[in-house]
Amino acid sequence: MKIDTAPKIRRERGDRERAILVGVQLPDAPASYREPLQELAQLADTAGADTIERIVQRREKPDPRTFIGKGKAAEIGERARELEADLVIVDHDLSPSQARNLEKVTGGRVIDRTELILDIFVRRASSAMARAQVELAQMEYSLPRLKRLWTHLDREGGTAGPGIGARGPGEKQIETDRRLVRRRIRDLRRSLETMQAHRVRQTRARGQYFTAALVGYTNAGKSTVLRALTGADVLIEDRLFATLDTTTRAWEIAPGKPIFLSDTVGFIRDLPHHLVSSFLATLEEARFADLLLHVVDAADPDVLDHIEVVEKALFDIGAAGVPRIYVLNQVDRVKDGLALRLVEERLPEGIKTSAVTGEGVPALRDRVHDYVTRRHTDIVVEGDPGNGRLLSYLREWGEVGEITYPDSVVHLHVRIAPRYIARIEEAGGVILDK
Ligand SMILES: Nc1nc2c(ncn2[C@@H]2O[C@H](COP(=O)(O)OP(=O)(O)OP(=O)(O)O)[C@@H](O)[C@H]2O)c(=O)[nH]1
Ligand SMILES: [Mg+2]
Repeated sequence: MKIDTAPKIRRERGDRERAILVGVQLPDAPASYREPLQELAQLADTAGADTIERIVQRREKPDPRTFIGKGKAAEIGERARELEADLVIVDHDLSPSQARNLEKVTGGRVIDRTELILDIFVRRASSAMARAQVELAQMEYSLPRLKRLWTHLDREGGTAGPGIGARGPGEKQIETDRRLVRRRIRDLRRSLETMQAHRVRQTRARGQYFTAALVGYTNAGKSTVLRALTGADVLIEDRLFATLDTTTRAWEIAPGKPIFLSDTVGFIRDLPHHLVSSFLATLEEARFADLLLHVVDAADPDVLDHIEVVEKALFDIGAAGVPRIYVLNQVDRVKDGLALRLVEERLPEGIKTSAVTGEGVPALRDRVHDYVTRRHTDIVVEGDPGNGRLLSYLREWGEVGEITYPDSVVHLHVRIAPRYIARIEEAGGVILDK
Protein backbone atom coordinates (compact mmCIF):
# COMPACT_ATOMS: atom_id res chain seq x y z
CA MET A 1 0.00 0.00 0.00
CA LYS A 2 1.31 3.42 -0.85
CA ILE A 3 -0.11 5.29 2.09
CA ASP A 4 2.56 7.49 3.49
CA THR A 5 2.53 7.10 7.26
CA ALA A 6 6.18 7.95 7.69
CA PRO A 7 6.93 11.02 9.78
CA LYS A 8 6.54 14.18 7.74
CA ILE A 9 9.54 15.80 9.33
CA ARG A 10 12.48 13.87 7.99
CA ARG A 11 15.40 13.49 10.27
CA GLU A 12 17.67 11.09 8.53
CA ARG A 13 21.24 10.92 9.80
CA GLY A 14 20.14 12.81 12.86
CA ASP A 15 20.09 16.19 11.12
CA ARG A 16 17.28 18.56 11.69
CA GLU A 17 15.04 20.16 9.12
CA ARG A 18 14.82 23.86 8.46
CA ALA A 19 11.29 25.19 8.69
CA ILE A 20 9.53 28.44 7.90
CA LEU A 21 6.53 28.97 10.17
CA VAL A 22 3.50 30.71 8.79
CA GLY A 23 0.49 32.02 10.68
CA VAL A 24 -2.56 34.01 9.77
CA GLN A 25 -3.84 36.47 12.31
CA LEU A 26 -7.60 36.56 12.03
CA PRO A 27 -9.61 39.28 13.76
CA ASP A 28 -11.06 36.81 16.31
CA ALA A 29 -7.67 35.49 17.48
CA PRO A 30 -7.31 35.73 21.28
CA ALA A 31 -5.49 38.90 22.23
CA SER A 32 -3.19 36.94 24.47
CA TYR A 33 -1.22 35.32 21.69
CA ARG A 34 1.68 37.64 22.28
CA GLU A 35 3.98 35.50 20.28
CA PRO A 36 1.60 33.84 17.91
CA LEU A 37 4.02 31.29 16.52
CA GLN A 38 5.81 30.45 19.76
CA GLU A 39 3.88 27.27 20.40
CA LEU A 40 4.21 26.16 16.78
CA ALA A 41 7.98 26.64 17.06
CA GLN A 42 7.99 24.40 20.15
CA LEU A 43 5.95 21.79 18.32
CA ALA A 44 8.33 21.97 15.36
CA ASP A 45 11.30 21.63 17.68
CA THR A 46 9.78 18.55 19.31
CA ALA A 47 9.22 17.05 15.85
CA GLY A 48 12.82 17.72 14.84
CA ALA A 49 12.70 20.96 12.87
CA ASP A 50 14.48 24.24 13.54
CA THR A 51 12.58 27.42 12.90
CA ILE A 52 14.50 29.68 10.55
CA GLU A 53 11.81 32.26 9.85
CA ARG A 54 8.36 33.25 11.14
CA ILE A 55 5.85 34.95 8.91
CA VAL A 56 2.51 36.26 10.13
CA GLN A 57 -0.13 37.62 7.80
CA ARG A 58 -3.13 39.60 8.95
CA ARG A 59 -6.32 38.72 7.13
CA GLU A 60 -10.02 39.26 7.55
CA LYS A 61 -10.64 35.62 6.73
CA PRO A 62 -8.68 32.72 5.26
CA ASP A 63 -8.37 32.47 1.50
CA PRO A 64 -10.60 29.53 0.53
CA ARG A 65 -8.09 28.25 -2.03
CA THR A 66 -4.72 28.75 -0.38
CA PHE A 67 -5.56 29.80 3.21
CA ILE A 68 -2.96 32.56 3.09
CA GLY A 69 -3.15 34.96 0.16
CA LYS A 70 -1.77 33.71 -3.09
CA GLY A 71 0.72 36.56 -3.40
CA LYS A 72 1.97 35.95 0.13
CA ALA A 73 2.28 32.25 -0.62
CA ALA A 74 4.46 32.95 -3.65
CA GLU A 75 6.59 35.26 -1.52
CA ILE A 76 7.00 32.53 1.08
CA GLY A 77 8.07 30.10 -1.65
CA GLU A 78 10.67 32.63 -2.75
CA ARG A 79 11.91 33.08 0.80
CA ALA A 80 12.07 29.31 1.31
CA ARG A 81 14.41 28.99 -1.65
CA GLU A 82 16.55 31.89 -0.45
CA LEU A 83 16.93 30.41 3.04
CA GLU A 84 17.16 26.84 1.79
CA ALA A 85 14.22 25.82 3.94
CA ASP A 86 13.10 22.21 3.83
CA LEU A 87 9.47 22.89 4.51
CA VAL A 88 6.78 25.37 5.43
CA ILE A 89 4.60 24.74 8.49
CA VAL A 90 1.23 26.49 8.64
CA ASP A 91 -0.24 27.14 12.10
CA HIS A 92 -3.79 26.18 11.10
CA ASP A 93 -5.70 23.27 9.73
CA LEU A 94 -5.64 23.24 5.95
CA SER A 95 -8.25 21.49 3.87
CA PRO A 96 -6.81 18.86 1.53
CA SER A 97 -7.18 21.19 -1.45
CA GLN A 98 -5.68 24.20 0.37
CA ALA A 99 -2.62 22.12 1.21
CA ARG A 100 -2.35 20.98 -2.39
CA ASN A 101 -2.69 24.50 -3.76
CA LEU A 102 -0.18 25.90 -1.31
CA GLU A 103 2.38 23.32 -2.31
CA LYS A 104 1.85 24.31 -5.93
CA VAL A 105 2.23 28.03 -5.27
CA THR A 106 5.21 27.79 -2.92
CA GLY A 107 6.84 25.00 -4.88
CA GLY A 108 7.82 23.12 -1.72
CA ARG A 109 6.62 20.86 1.06
CA VAL A 110 3.84 22.33 3.22
CA ILE A 111 2.39 20.74 6.32
CA ASP A 112 -0.31 21.99 8.65
CA ARG A 113 -0.63 22.07 12.42
CA THR A 114 -2.55 18.79 12.58
CA GLU A 115 0.07 16.96 10.56
CA LEU A 116 2.79 18.35 12.77
CA ILE A 117 1.05 17.19 15.95
CA LEU A 118 0.31 13.79 14.41
CA ASP A 119 3.97 13.59 13.49
CA ILE A 120 5.04 14.13 17.09
CA PHE A 121 2.60 11.51 18.28
CA VAL A 122 3.91 9.04 15.68
CA ARG A 123 7.44 9.58 16.90
CA ARG A 124 6.63 9.35 20.55
CA ALA A 125 4.01 6.63 20.82
CA SER A 126 5.64 3.60 22.36
CA SER A 127 2.97 1.37 23.88
CA ALA A 128 0.91 -0.83 21.57
CA MET A 129 -2.18 1.08 22.51
CA ALA A 130 -0.71 4.53 21.87
CA ARG A 131 0.69 3.33 18.55
CA ALA A 132 -2.65 1.96 17.43
CA GLN A 133 -4.40 5.15 18.51
CA VAL A 134 -1.96 7.30 16.58
CA GLU A 135 -2.17 5.16 13.48
CA LEU A 136 -5.94 5.32 13.58
CA ALA A 137 -5.82 9.11 13.79
CA GLN A 138 -3.33 9.20 10.93
CA MET A 139 -5.41 6.96 8.71
CA GLU A 140 -8.52 9.03 9.33
CA TYR A 141 -6.58 12.15 8.55
CA SER A 142 -5.17 10.78 5.31
CA LEU A 143 -8.39 9.28 3.95
CA PRO A 144 -9.70 12.49 2.37
CA ARG A 145 -6.18 13.44 1.31
CA LEU A 146 -5.26 10.34 -0.64
CA LYS A 147 -5.71 12.11 -3.91
CA ARG A 148 -2.78 14.30 -3.14
CA LEU A 149 -0.40 11.37 -3.40
CA TRP A 150 -1.68 10.36 -6.77
CA THR A 151 -2.27 13.54 -8.72
CA HIS A 152 1.00 13.09 -10.57
CA LEU A 153 -0.29 9.79 -11.96
CA ASP A 154 -3.30 11.53 -13.41
CA ARG A 155 -1.00 13.83 -15.25
CA GLU A 156 1.52 11.27 -16.41
CA GLY A 157 -0.99 8.60 -17.30
CA GLY A 158 -2.09 10.41 -20.42
CA THR A 159 -5.48 8.75 -20.12
CA ALA A 160 -8.77 10.45 -20.65
CA GLY A 161 -8.89 13.99 -19.32
CA PRO A 162 -10.95 15.13 -16.43
CA GLY A 163 -14.22 14.39 -18.25
CA ILE A 164 -17.13 12.99 -16.32
CA GLY A 165 -16.79 9.26 -15.83
CA ALA A 166 -13.23 9.23 -17.09
CA ARG A 167 -11.00 7.29 -14.78
CA GLY A 168 -7.25 7.27 -15.17
CA PRO A 169 -5.04 4.76 -13.39
CA GLY A 170 -4.63 7.26 -10.57
CA GLU A 171 -8.36 7.23 -9.87
CA LYS A 172 -8.45 3.45 -9.73
CA GLN A 173 -5.46 3.40 -7.46
CA ILE A 174 -7.13 5.90 -5.16
CA GLU A 175 -10.19 3.69 -4.95
CA THR A 176 -8.01 0.71 -4.02
CA ASP A 177 -6.12 2.72 -1.46
CA ARG A 178 -9.30 4.08 0.06
CA ARG A 179 -10.59 0.56 0.48
CA LEU A 180 -7.32 -0.49 2.09
CA VAL A 181 -7.31 2.47 4.43
CA ARG A 182 -10.92 1.85 5.44
CA ARG A 183 -10.12 -1.76 6.15
CA ARG A 184 -7.12 -0.77 8.24
CA ILE A 185 -9.28 1.72 10.16
CA ARG A 186 -11.76 -1.08 10.90
CA ASP A 187 -8.99 -3.41 12.07
CA LEU A 188 -7.42 -0.77 14.25
CA ARG A 189 -10.76 0.09 15.84
CA ARG A 190 -11.32 -3.57 16.58
CA SER A 191 -7.94 -4.16 18.18
CA LEU A 192 -8.30 -0.94 20.17
CA GLU A 193 -11.61 -2.24 21.49
CA THR A 194 -9.89 -5.39 22.70
CA MET A 195 -7.11 -3.40 24.36
CA GLN A 196 -9.70 -1.13 25.88
CA ALA A 197 -11.63 -4.08 27.33
CA HIS A 198 -8.43 -5.31 28.93
CA ARG A 199 -7.84 -1.89 30.41
CA VAL A 200 -11.35 -1.71 31.77
CA ARG A 201 -10.68 -5.01 33.57
CA GLN A 202 -7.50 -3.53 35.03
CA THR A 203 -9.30 -0.37 36.06
CA ARG A 204 -12.06 -2.43 37.66
CA ALA A 205 -9.48 -4.30 39.67
CA ARG A 206 -8.62 -0.91 41.13
CA GLY A 207 -12.31 -0.11 41.49
CA GLN A 208 -12.37 -0.12 45.25
CA TYR A 209 -9.46 2.30 45.44
CA PHE A 210 -9.72 6.01 45.20
CA THR A 211 -8.23 7.20 41.91
CA ALA A 212 -6.96 10.63 40.97
CA ALA A 213 -5.67 11.77 37.56
CA LEU A 214 -3.24 14.52 36.66
CA VAL A 215 -4.54 16.54 33.72
CA GLY A 216 -3.42 19.75 32.09
CA TYR A 217 -1.89 21.58 29.19
CA THR A 218 1.11 19.89 27.64
CA ASN A 219 4.42 20.76 29.37
CA ALA A 220 2.67 22.15 32.48
CA GLY A 221 4.61 19.70 34.66
CA LYS A 222 2.15 16.83 35.20
CA SER A 223 4.80 14.12 35.08
CA THR A 224 7.08 16.14 37.35
CA VAL A 225 4.24 16.49 39.86
CA LEU A 226 3.65 12.72 39.65
CA ARG A 227 7.31 12.17 40.42
CA ALA A 228 7.30 14.69 43.28
CA LEU A 229 4.27 13.03 44.85
CA THR A 230 4.98 9.35 44.30
CA GLY A 231 8.65 9.11 43.42
CA ALA A 232 7.66 7.48 40.11
CA ASP A 233 10.44 7.37 37.57
CA VAL A 234 8.61 8.87 34.58
CA LEU A 235 9.75 10.67 31.47
CA ILE A 236 10.06 14.41 32.05
CA GLU A 237 11.11 16.70 29.26
CA ASP A 238 10.92 20.31 28.27
CA ARG A 239 9.12 19.21 25.13
CA LEU A 240 5.49 19.14 24.17
CA PHE A 241 3.77 15.76 24.46
CA ALA A 242 6.48 13.95 26.39
CA THR A 243 3.76 11.75 27.86
CA LEU A 244 1.50 9.81 25.52
CA ASP A 245 0.59 6.89 27.74
CA THR A 246 -1.17 6.80 31.02
CA THR A 247 1.06 5.84 33.92
CA THR A 248 -0.66 4.89 37.14
CA ARG A 249 1.15 4.78 40.46
CA ALA A 250 0.09 3.85 43.95
CA TRP A 251 0.48 6.86 46.18
CA GLU A 252 0.41 6.74 49.96
CA ILE A 253 -1.40 9.89 50.99
CA ALA A 254 -0.94 8.78 54.60
CA PRO A 255 0.94 5.81 56.03
CA GLY A 256 -0.81 2.65 54.90
CA LYS A 257 -3.40 4.63 52.89
CA PRO A 258 -2.75 4.25 49.18
CA ILE A 259 -4.73 5.83 46.40
CA PHE A 260 -3.97 5.59 42.70
CA LEU A 261 -2.62 8.54 40.76
CA SER A 262 -2.46 8.58 36.95
CA ASP A 263 -0.46 10.79 34.62
CA THR A 264 -2.22 11.49 31.32
CA VAL A 265 -1.51 12.89 27.86
CA GLY A 266 -1.54 16.69 27.79
CA PHE A 267 -3.93 18.96 25.94
CA ILE A 268 -3.14 21.72 23.50
CA ARG A 269 -5.05 24.45 21.70
CA ASP A 270 -6.77 23.05 18.56
CA LEU A 271 -5.89 19.44 19.33
CA PRO A 272 -6.71 17.56 16.13
CA HIS A 273 -10.12 15.97 16.58
CA HIS A 274 -8.89 12.68 15.08
CA LEU A 275 -6.41 12.49 17.92
CA VAL A 276 -8.96 13.35 20.56
CA SER A 277 -11.32 10.65 19.37
CA SER A 278 -8.65 8.00 19.01
CA PHE A 279 -7.10 8.88 22.37
CA LEU A 280 -10.43 8.80 24.16
CA ALA A 281 -9.52 5.43 25.62
CA THR A 282 -6.40 6.86 27.21
CA LEU A 283 -8.33 9.88 28.40
CA GLU A 284 -10.96 7.69 30.07
CA GLU A 285 -8.57 7.57 32.98
CA ALA A 286 -9.53 11.19 33.61
CA ARG A 287 -13.19 10.61 32.99
CA PHE A 288 -13.52 7.81 35.52
CA ALA A 289 -11.26 9.29 38.16
CA ASP A 290 -12.68 10.29 41.54
CA LEU A 291 -10.64 13.47 41.49
CA LEU A 292 -8.65 15.48 38.93
CA LEU A 293 -5.49 17.39 39.70
CA HIS A 294 -5.47 20.07 37.01
CA VAL A 295 -1.83 21.15 36.74
CA VAL A 296 -1.13 24.57 35.22
CA ASP A 297 2.19 26.24 34.44
CA ALA A 298 1.71 29.42 36.46
CA ALA A 299 4.78 30.97 34.83
CA ASP A 300 3.42 30.72 31.28
CA PRO A 301 2.14 34.06 29.97
CA ASP A 302 -0.73 32.26 28.22
CA VAL A 303 -1.75 30.28 31.30
CA LEU A 304 -5.30 31.70 31.46
CA ASP A 305 -5.98 30.56 27.89
CA HIS A 306 -4.43 27.19 28.62
CA ILE A 307 -6.78 26.70 31.56
CA GLU A 308 -9.77 27.34 29.29
CA VAL A 309 -8.45 24.95 26.63
CA VAL A 310 -8.09 22.20 29.22
CA GLU A 311 -11.47 22.84 30.81
CA LYS A 312 -13.13 22.70 27.42
CA ALA A 313 -11.31 19.48 26.52
CA LEU A 314 -12.37 17.93 29.83
CA PHE A 315 -15.93 18.88 29.01
CA ASP A 316 -15.61 17.31 25.55
CA ILE A 317 -14.38 13.98 26.91
CA GLY A 318 -17.16 13.86 29.50
CA ALA A 319 -15.03 14.70 32.53
CA ALA A 320 -16.61 18.07 33.30
CA GLY A 321 -18.32 16.72 36.40
CA VAL A 322 -15.25 15.24 38.07
CA PRO A 323 -14.15 17.32 41.09
CA ARG A 324 -10.84 19.11 40.71
CA ILE A 325 -7.96 20.48 42.68
CA TYR A 326 -5.97 23.12 40.80
CA VAL A 327 -2.21 22.95 41.00
CA LEU A 328 -0.45 26.23 40.18
CA ASN A 329 2.86 24.65 39.33
CA GLN A 330 6.26 26.11 38.43
CA VAL A 331 5.90 29.00 40.89
CA ASP A 332 9.69 29.01 41.21
CA ARG A 333 9.83 30.31 37.63
CA VAL A 334 7.27 33.07 38.08
CA LYS A 335 8.77 36.48 37.48
CA ASP A 336 5.68 38.52 36.93
CA GLY A 337 3.84 38.75 40.25
CA LEU A 338 0.87 40.46 38.63
CA ALA A 339 0.38 37.60 36.17
CA LEU A 340 0.45 35.12 39.05
CA ARG A 341 -2.16 37.16 40.86
CA LEU A 342 -4.44 36.93 37.83
CA VAL A 343 -4.12 33.15 37.89
CA GLU A 344 -4.83 33.10 41.61
CA GLU A 345 -7.89 35.22 41.02
CA ARG A 346 -9.09 32.76 38.43
CA LEU A 347 -8.31 29.74 40.63
CA PRO A 348 -8.58 31.00 44.21
CA GLU A 349 -8.56 27.48 45.62
CA GLY A 350 -5.43 26.50 43.69
CA ILE A 351 -2.34 25.25 45.46
CA LYS A 352 0.95 26.85 44.51
CA THR A 353 3.68 24.31 43.95
CA SER A 354 7.06 23.81 42.45
CA ALA A 355 7.48 20.20 41.52
CA VAL A 356 11.19 20.92 41.10
CA THR A 357 12.02 22.60 44.44
CA GLY A 358 9.30 20.73 46.31
CA GLU A 359 7.62 23.92 47.51
CA GLY A 360 3.91 23.36 48.11
CA VAL A 361 4.08 19.62 47.49
CA PRO A 362 3.23 18.72 51.12
CA ALA A 363 0.30 21.16 50.97
CA LEU A 364 -0.94 19.44 47.83
CA ARG A 365 -0.67 16.05 49.52
CA ASP A 366 -2.64 17.37 52.51
CA ARG A 367 -5.31 18.79 50.27
CA VAL A 368 -5.77 15.46 48.49
CA HIS A 369 -5.74 13.64 51.82
CA ASP A 370 -8.44 16.00 53.12
CA TYR A 371 -10.50 15.46 50.03
CA VAL A 372 -10.26 11.69 50.24
CA THR A 373 -11.07 11.56 53.94
CA ARG A 374 -13.57 14.40 54.05
CA ARG A 375 -16.19 12.21 52.54
CA HIS A 376 -15.75 9.58 55.21
CA THR A 377 -18.63 8.51 57.34
CA ASP A 378 -18.69 6.99 60.80
CA ILE A 379 -20.18 3.53 61.09
CA VAL A 380 -20.30 0.63 63.50
CA VAL A 381 -19.53 -2.81 62.14
CA GLU A 382 -20.38 -6.06 63.87
CA GLY A 383 -18.30 -9.14 63.22
CA ASP A 384 -16.88 -12.35 64.52
CA PRO A 385 -13.97 -11.69 66.92
CA GLY A 386 -11.92 -14.30 65.10
CA ASN A 387 -12.44 -12.68 61.70
CA GLY A 388 -8.98 -11.31 60.97
CA ARG A 389 -9.89 -10.50 57.38
CA LEU A 390 -12.61 -8.07 58.47
CA LEU A 391 -10.30 -6.25 60.83
CA SER A 392 -7.51 -5.95 58.29
CA TYR A 393 -9.95 -4.75 55.59
CA LEU A 394 -11.24 -2.02 57.89
CA ARG A 395 -7.75 -1.04 58.97
CA GLU A 396 -6.65 -0.80 55.36
CA TRP A 397 -9.52 1.29 54.08
CA GLY A 398 -10.69 3.15 57.13
CA GLU A 399 -9.63 4.35 60.51
CA VAL A 400 -10.64 1.94 63.22
CA GLY A 401 -11.48 3.62 66.54
CA GLU A 402 -13.16 2.04 69.54
CA ILE A 403 -13.52 -1.74 69.65
CA THR A 404 -16.01 -3.39 72.04
CA TYR A 405 -16.96 -7.00 72.68
CA PRO A 406 -20.63 -7.28 73.60
CA ASP A 407 -21.68 -10.96 73.99
CA SER A 408 -19.69 -13.13 71.60
CA VAL A 409 -19.31 -10.56 68.81
CA VAL A 410 -17.06 -7.59 68.17
CA HIS A 411 -18.22 -4.03 67.41
CA LEU A 412 -15.83 -1.85 65.51
CA HIS A 413 -16.28 1.91 65.24
CA VAL A 414 -14.89 2.92 61.89
CA ARG A 415 -14.47 6.10 59.86
CA ILE A 416 -14.47 5.09 56.20
CA ALA A 417 -15.21 6.44 52.71
CA PRO A 418 -18.60 5.40 51.31
CA ARG A 419 -16.98 3.59 48.39
CA TYR A 420 -15.43 1.00 50.71
CA ILE A 421 -18.58 0.25 52.70
CA ALA A 422 -20.12 -2.18 50.22
CA ARG A 423 -17.24 -4.62 50.58
CA ILE A 424 -17.44 -4.81 54.36
CA GLU A 425 -20.17 -7.43 54.07
CA GLU A 426 -18.02 -9.47 51.71
CA ALA A 427 -15.39 -9.52 54.44
CA GLY A 428 -17.99 -10.89 56.88
CA GLY A 429 -19.05 -7.71 58.64
CA VAL A 430 -22.56 -6.44 59.37
CA ILE A 431 -23.16 -2.69 59.33
CA LEU A 432 -25.14 -1.73 62.41
CA ASP A 433 -25.19 1.96 62.42
CA LYS A 434 -24.59 4.84 60.08
N1 LIG B 1 11.30 25.27 37.18
C1 LIG B 1 10.36 24.32 37.16
N2 LIG B 1 10.32 23.49 36.11
C2 LIG B 1 9.35 22.54 36.12
C3 LIG B 1 8.41 22.39 37.18
N3 LIG B 1 7.58 21.37 36.87
C4 LIG B 1 8.00 20.89 35.69
N4 LIG B 1 9.06 21.59 35.22
C5 LIG B 1 9.77 21.39 33.95
O1 LIG B 1 8.83 21.58 32.91
C6 LIG B 1 9.10 20.69 31.83
C7 LIG B 1 7.88 19.82 31.52
O2 LIG B 1 7.61 18.98 32.61
P1 LIG B 1 6.79 17.61 32.42
O3 LIG B 1 6.55 17.07 33.79
O4 LIG B 1 7.43 16.73 31.41
O5 LIG B 1 5.44 18.21 31.84
P2 LIG B 1 4.11 17.43 31.41
O6 LIG B 1 2.94 18.27 31.84
O7 LIG B 1 4.14 16.04 31.92
O8 LIG B 1 4.26 17.51 29.84
P3 LIG B 1 3.74 16.52 28.68
O9 LIG B 1 3.85 15.11 29.16
O10 LIG B 1 4.67 16.84 27.58
O11 LIG B 1 2.34 16.94 28.38
C8 LIG B 1 10.31 19.87 32.26
O12 LIG B 1 11.45 20.45 31.74
C9 LIG B 1 10.28 19.99 33.77
O13 LIG B 1 11.55 19.82 34.36
C10 LIG B 1 8.51 23.31 38.27
O14 LIG B 1 7.73 23.30 39.22
N5 LIG B 1 9.50 24.25 38.20
MG1 LIG C 1 4.24 14.29 30.92
